[in-house]
Amino acid sequence: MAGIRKRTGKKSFTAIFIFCFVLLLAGCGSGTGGDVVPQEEMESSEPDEGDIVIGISQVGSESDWRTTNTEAYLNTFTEEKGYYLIFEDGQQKQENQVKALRKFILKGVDYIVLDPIVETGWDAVLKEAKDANIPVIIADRNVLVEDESLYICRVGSDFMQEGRNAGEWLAKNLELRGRENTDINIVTLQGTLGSTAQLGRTLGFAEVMEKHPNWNMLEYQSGDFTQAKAYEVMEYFLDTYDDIDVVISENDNMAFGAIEAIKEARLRLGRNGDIMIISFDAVRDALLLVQKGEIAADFECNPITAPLVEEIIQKLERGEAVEKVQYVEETYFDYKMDIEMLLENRTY
Ligand code: GYE
Repeated sequence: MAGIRKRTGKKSFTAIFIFCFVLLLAGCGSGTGGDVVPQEEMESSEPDEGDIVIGISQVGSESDWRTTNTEAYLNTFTEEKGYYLIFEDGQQKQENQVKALRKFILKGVDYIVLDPIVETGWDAVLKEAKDANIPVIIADRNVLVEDESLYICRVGSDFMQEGRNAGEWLAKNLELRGRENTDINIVTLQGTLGSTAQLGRTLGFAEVMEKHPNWNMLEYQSGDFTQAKAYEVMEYFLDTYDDIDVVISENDNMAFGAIEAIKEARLRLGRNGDIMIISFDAVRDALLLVQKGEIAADFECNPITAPLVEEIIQKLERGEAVEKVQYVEETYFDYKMDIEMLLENRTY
C-alpha cells in the first residue's frame, strides 16, 4: 500500500523520535513554534520491508490529557510490532495539521490518524487522502465533512454525554445541599472553540441547564484548554462577577489555572466554599485535587485511544469492516469517592 518501503537507518529514526518526544513532554512545543521533529533528520530514515506506515497528526501538547494520548500512540505503534510511525505535532494550528496530512499523502503512508483540532475545514485535504487511497482514522475529536466517506471511522469520546453527565451531577449535588431552588451563578471556561470537546461539553451541559431556570450562566470564555489562558480568564471572571458559585472547566489544565486565580483572590474552593469547580478529563493531578476537595467533580475523558486505533488498523489489514463511530468508556470522580484507592488501579 505505501510508497515508502525500503529502509536503512531505522535506529537513528527511533533515537530522534525519542529525543523529540522528550522535548514534547518538556513542553518545548506547546503553543506556537516550529516542528517538534526536525524534518531533515526524520526524513533520513525509512521503514522496513513489510512495516505498516502510519502518519499521525496530533493537535499539540496543550494539556496533560494530550501528553498521555501521545504517549499511548508512541507506546502502541512501535517498531517491534512492525509499525513505522511518522508523528507530527500540529502546535495547535489547523494549517500545520493540514500540512502534515499533505506530507503523509506525498509519502504514501498506509494509514493516516488525525486528531483534529477543530471540526470544520477538512473536506479538501481528506478528499486528497481518499483520492490517494489512504484510509483516514479520526481519533479523539471529530470532523464535520460533507461526505462522511472521506474518513474510515472515528474513535473517541462522547463529549455531549460528558457535558450532560456534569450537568446531572450538579443538579443532584445542589439537591443534596438543599440548593436546588436558589440562584446558582455559573461561569464556563471553554476549550478551543470549534473543537468537538468544547462543543460537546458546552452543549451537553446547556441541555441540562435548560431544565434549571435558577442556573444563570454568567459568561462563557475560551481558555483554549491551557492552564495559562484559563488563569487569565478566571482572573477576569473574578474581577467582573462577585458571586460565582460554580466554574465549569472544560478540561483539567484549565481547572488548574482557575484554582490558581481563585486562591490568589483569597476565595475558598469546594462544596462548602465560595466556588465549586467541575472539570473534565480526570487526569492524575486533577484527581488529587478532587481528593483535596478543590475540584468537586471530574468527568473522565479517556486518553488511551491508541489501542483502539491499532485494533481498527489491524482489522483493515485483514480486510474486515469497522464501525463508523466508536466511543471509549468513561466514568466520573467526585469528592465523595475514595480517590486514593481509585488511583492505585489507574495508569494515567
Ligand atoms: O479534554 C483536553 C485536550 O480533545 C479530549 O483536548 C480532548 C481534549 C481534552 O486538550 O485536555
